[in-house]
Amino acid sequence: MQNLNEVVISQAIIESYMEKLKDHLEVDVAIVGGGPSGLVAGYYLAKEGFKVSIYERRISIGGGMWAGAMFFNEIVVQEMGREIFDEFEVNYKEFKPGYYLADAVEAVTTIASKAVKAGAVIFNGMTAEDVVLKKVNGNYRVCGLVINWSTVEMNHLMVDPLVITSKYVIDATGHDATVVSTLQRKAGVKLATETGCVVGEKPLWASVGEEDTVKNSREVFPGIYVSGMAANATCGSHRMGPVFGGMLMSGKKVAQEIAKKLRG
Ligand code: 48F
Repeated sequence: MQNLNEVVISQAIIESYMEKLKDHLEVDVAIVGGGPSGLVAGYYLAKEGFKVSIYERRISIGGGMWAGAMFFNEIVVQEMGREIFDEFEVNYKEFKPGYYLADAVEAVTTIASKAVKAGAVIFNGMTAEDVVLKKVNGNYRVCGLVINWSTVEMNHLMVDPLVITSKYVIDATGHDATVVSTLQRKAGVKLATETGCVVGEKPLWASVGEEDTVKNSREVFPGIYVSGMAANATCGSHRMGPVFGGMLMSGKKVAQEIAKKLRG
């Protein structure tokens, strides 16, 4: 039997975590939300060599993808999602022409694993409660995130947060578009949407919602991009229900756009 030293175990965890946290105080891209669009964006950016951190409010990553639809843990993607399944090597089969099926648990774990192995660092149990907003060359710009333990938010505790800076933030928070909504509510800034505000999501229409989620995945205010369902909530398009091609492709799209800007 190995004689385990409990203090050594604690030391290992504390020292390693603190190093990781310190190493990610300044990143290229800070992604809020570890659902499908956030994880895919994280993968492509990290693969390009950019420093990426992902903040996920819950303990588990995967967002709305774990449970498929109504806990039937199967994922459907249409033609546009297939290239992501191929890139990540997620197993899938054709159900009917243009409809591909994968096991939800395999899809989440495989995508998450590839993102992490590419170099994206995930901080789970952490909530982005605000953004850093500064005037840069005379114009306001999002320059980072205000982060706190999710338990602080859940218990309504008054505990000051910590701050990280980033060249870009991605709001990949799903239906609530929490980061962009907070930015607009607190700063009253004009977003690049039809109304200048977070428009809000429309009822379900799978094909339009899916096309739009990719179209709407873009920079909506200097320094902040929206992806996935947050893109449709921000820009005012339809939800799409349990089809995930658009989510996956939206993550790839924002990653490509941000990578292009970072490369200059
Ligand atoms: O909801 P979610 O899976 O977002 P997504 O990538 O994908 C949407 C689909 O799952 C589904 C759909 C497609 O059919 O409509 O809903 O757009 O993942 C969003 C993640 O963000 C976390 C949240 O816990 C979830 O895991 N999140 C939300 N707000 C915050 C946050 C926050 N302020 N800080 C940290 N994480």
